[in-house]
Amino acid sequence: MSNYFPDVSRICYAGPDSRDPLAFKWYDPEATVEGKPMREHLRFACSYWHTMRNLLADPFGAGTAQMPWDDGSDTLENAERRAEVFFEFLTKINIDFYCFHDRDIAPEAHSIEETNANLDHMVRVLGAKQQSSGKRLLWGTACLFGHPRYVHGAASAPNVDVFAHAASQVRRAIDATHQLGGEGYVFWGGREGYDTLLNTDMSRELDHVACFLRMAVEYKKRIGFQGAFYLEPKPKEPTAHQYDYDAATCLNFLREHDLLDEFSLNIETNHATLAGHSMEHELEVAAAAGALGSIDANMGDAHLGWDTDHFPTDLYMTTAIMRVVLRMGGFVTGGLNFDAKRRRGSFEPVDLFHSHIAGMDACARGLRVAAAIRADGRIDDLLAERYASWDSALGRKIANGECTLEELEQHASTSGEPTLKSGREELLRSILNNIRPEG
Ligand code: XLS
Ligand code: NI
Ligand code: NI
Repeated sequence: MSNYFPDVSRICYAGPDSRDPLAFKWYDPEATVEGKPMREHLRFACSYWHTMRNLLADPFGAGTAQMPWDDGSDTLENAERRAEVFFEFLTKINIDFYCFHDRDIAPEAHSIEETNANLDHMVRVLGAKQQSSGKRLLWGTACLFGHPRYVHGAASAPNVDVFAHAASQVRRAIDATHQLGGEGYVFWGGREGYDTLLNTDMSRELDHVACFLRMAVEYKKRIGFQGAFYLEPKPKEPTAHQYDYDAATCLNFLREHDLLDEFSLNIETNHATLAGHSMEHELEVAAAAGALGSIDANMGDAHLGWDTDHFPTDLYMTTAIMRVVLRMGGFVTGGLNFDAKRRRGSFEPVDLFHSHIAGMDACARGLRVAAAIRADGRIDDLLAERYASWDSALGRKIANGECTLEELEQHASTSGEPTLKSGREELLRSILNNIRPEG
């Protein structure tokens, strides 16, 4: 293995009392929670774009990230070196999966043929690295927002030639994902939205996006790609309004276009908050529809707008996330992908480790607390009790769709004024605060 991080060896679990900054305090990969190793619950993935390609620039200043291995060129040699560094990082940080955009791993050239050849080359390089390291691809995707040709969108572009370019790019990105044994493929509508309705035919654009996704499904079946297809909601940024606004909007879109059987959702924390929701809300909406596929684990900052992609370190939030994941029975093809970047001031290579350790430990601790909440039972019991009247003969009759308004009027007129009970919100919060992580 290469040695681009000479001062860091493989990160190990040292327990909550450890003061070693380069050790896990809560993430013990082989420790079991609810009978399953933590690594299988959490299925952590590292994003190629933030880890290898993010220079940490912001709208006011240039990149600060120190990347001594990267000469800044668009050559294949540089791309190969990045892959080398990335797999050393994955091995040392002890993360099993990764995710990429096509353009993160291989440079775009002047012709489609040359670009595709670059991609094929890097797929071979990454395939060999996966083989020797045992690392796996959680999902792949296509960058349909970086190149200037996508200025007005890709699948929703007003220009059919742009649509064709996007289609060709997605085809190749699905191929790459398939060849690397990817467990899923993400569609994030980078610029699928609009800035003003003065120049936008919304219903036409939405139909085109549906055609695009339908063709991708047909292609997937044709080549025998078994991985999951995910849609990733985001309300805005870069466009003023994106069509994939939130989980409910995406589900409605998929249902309307008869695509719900083919897709589930990849929910990102910072996108949830940009939409004015909590992450927990978005996860519940997706899970209720049986469509919670995967998670982009990050978070925003309450004082900032924009998709700041902080590493997820809020323990209440990671606990809420892992509670939903446990309740739905765990991930199948999905996982927790750190779609997260270090702050601009955290520019040393070792900060890549500190940031991932912070995120992994926060998710691991959240998992342990979530399991403890379930074992404790008080919160679930109070919830069940709150809906107990629905377990009556009348409740079941209504829920089964076998009741009429007339029957209910009859019931209401004989049962008297309902006896109401407190929602006990503060009690519930207090119970939550007093539950200790398991293990
Ligand atoms: C951007 C998105 C992006 C997707 C993959 O805001 O989160 O990173 O996850 O294209
Ligand atoms: Ni994302
Ligand atoms: Ni994002």
